[in-house]
Amino acid sequence: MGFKIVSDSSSNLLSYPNIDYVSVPLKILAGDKEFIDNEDLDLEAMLQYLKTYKGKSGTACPGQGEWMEAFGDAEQIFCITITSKLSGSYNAARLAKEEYEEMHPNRKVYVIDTMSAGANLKMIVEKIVALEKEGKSFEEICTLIEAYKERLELIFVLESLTNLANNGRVNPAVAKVAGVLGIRVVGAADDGVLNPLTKSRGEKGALKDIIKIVKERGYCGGTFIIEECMNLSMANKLKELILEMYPEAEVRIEPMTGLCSFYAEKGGLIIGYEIK
Ligand code: X90
Repeated sequence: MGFKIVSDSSSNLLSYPNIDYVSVPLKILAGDKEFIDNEDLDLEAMLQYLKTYKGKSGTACPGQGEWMEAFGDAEQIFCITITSKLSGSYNAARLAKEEYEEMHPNRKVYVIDTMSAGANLKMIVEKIVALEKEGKSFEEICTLIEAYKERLELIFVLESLTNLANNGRVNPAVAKVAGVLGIRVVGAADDGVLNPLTKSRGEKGALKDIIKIVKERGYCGGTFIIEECMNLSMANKLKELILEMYPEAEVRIEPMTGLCSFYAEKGGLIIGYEIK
């Protein structure tokens, strides 16, 4: 009997071949337009629309009912959410877990607050899959995932923090800095929130700062996932720099889906990696 894995779409992982996996979409709202972060979303069209749209835009997390639906009729479920410090997704998932377990006393849902976003959720999903393949039990996986979470870090590079600031997810003063032409903010997910670390000059400066930061924070050559929003060229440069230092590292470049693209904006990178 297999486990089911469900994650909200901040994971940038919409499907997982041959695994009982479901992505639960967040939504991007702009006026009377609603973009659902699923496989049908036309990302470029969304970004284009947002560029010209002058009104208020925001996002909405899945509710309890949407999580319940995703649980389906599985007996053992791993449920992975974006940081509870910035979204109601985790809270809704907890409520869904309580309702689900009450309705089905023999079923179990383990909800994981990643205190992060993007690549870190994806890395947890992949770890669960690997542990299941090793034959680990549900309880064993829960314990091992808690330990794995401690070894995950997330860095971001943003050219614009406008949508984060407009939605109260980052200090407007930090957003103002990033608004200056050529300045990129490099920061980390610390304690479940965005922690700005540097104001870097241009792409070159940002790349240099990222390398310094990931080394200082303990990266030494494991998995390194670069998620990009319309910025393959910078992602490729970063990949090269990492491989120069750690030729054995597993470096992957993957696109962001809707939710992360909305907040990271065009040019943004989210980087998830393992430390020892
Ligand atoms: O509930 C909702 O509407 C979703 C709100 C999400 C707000 C933050 C999303 C951040 C996405 C930006 C760079 C990575 C930041 C990591 C912070 C822990 C991506």
